[in-house]
Amino acid sequence: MVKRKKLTGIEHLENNPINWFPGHMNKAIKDIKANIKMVNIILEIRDARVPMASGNKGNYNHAGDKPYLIILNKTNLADPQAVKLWQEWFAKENESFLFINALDKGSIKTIVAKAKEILKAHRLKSNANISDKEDMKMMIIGLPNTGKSTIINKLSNRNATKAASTPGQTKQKLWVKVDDNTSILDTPGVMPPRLDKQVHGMWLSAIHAIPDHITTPDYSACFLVEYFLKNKFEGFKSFYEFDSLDIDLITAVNHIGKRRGCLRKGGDYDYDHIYKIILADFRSGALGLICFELPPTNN
Ligand SMILES: Nc1nc2c(ncn2[C@@H]2O[C@H](COP(=O)(O)OP(=O)(O)OP(=O)(O)O)[C@@H](O)[C@H]2O)c(=O)[nH]1
Ligand SMILES: [Mg+2]
Repeated sequence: MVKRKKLTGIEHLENNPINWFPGHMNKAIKDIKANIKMVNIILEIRDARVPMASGNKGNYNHAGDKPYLIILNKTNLADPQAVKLWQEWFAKENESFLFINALDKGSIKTIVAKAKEILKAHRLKSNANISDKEDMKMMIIGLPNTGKSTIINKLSNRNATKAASTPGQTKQKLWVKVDDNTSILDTPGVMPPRLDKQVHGMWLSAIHAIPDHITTPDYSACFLVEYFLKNKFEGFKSFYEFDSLDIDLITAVNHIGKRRGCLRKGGDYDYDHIYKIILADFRSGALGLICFELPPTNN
């Protein structure tokens, strides 16, 4: 049997909500808000696989007319067709945005150029004589593990701040110089205090913005397998060499276990191992390019 804690799908979660917001993040949010007035522009980093639910702009609304750039990172893991729809949607919403892949140099170069363009337009509104050489102080914010520190290291061409594959790497703010006129403030990743829907928490767990111990790897992995079965996800089918996706969760998980050598002596499956493999394969992009959400269509 697949080891699951009597869960019957996302409906169960909607009725038994998980607390996605660890209390210690309140302090980080306060700190970010206190620093907003010291910077010229905010760069909010999101994950291109969850363009809306990985956002947190509403939480910093009190910044008023502070220049704000939404950067959707990890585009190399996102479904290009969905990205195109989101680009059109963000443009229609008059948001300043960039879709990037922080592991690609060309992508990184666009950030400072775009931030300068937004800032210049903003400054021109109040002072037409502003100089191009004006200093620029940026602050990077966003959910855990969205790539904030990686972007800063690429921008500054050195390992100025710690970046790694599990959420919660950056523990405190850190100023990093990008060039003579530009500096950027790294901040710890924070969750929105509330999620609109419990399923958003599952998406954020899948992309590893939420640590695995919150949902547990078995629930996150089973959520993904159910998602792929339901959506007949081609990358999942071909990577694990399924003949068909018209199967149930247990059959699918056992198939993956067999293919990946997760059978114990005596023929039992090592489910903990299978769940870790599924999560790692998904997060590496091996199961294909994905976008969990599409733009709202009713406006
Ligand atoms: N595939 C892919 N991986 C990326 C990209 N950008 C960052 N990463 C990886 O994402 C992981 C998290 O990166 P970090 O820069 O530490 O993320 P962070 O937002 O600073 O995380 P916290 O400090 O924990 O909030 C690392 O393993 C990076 O290599 C990207 O564009 N594509
Ligand atoms: Mg970081």
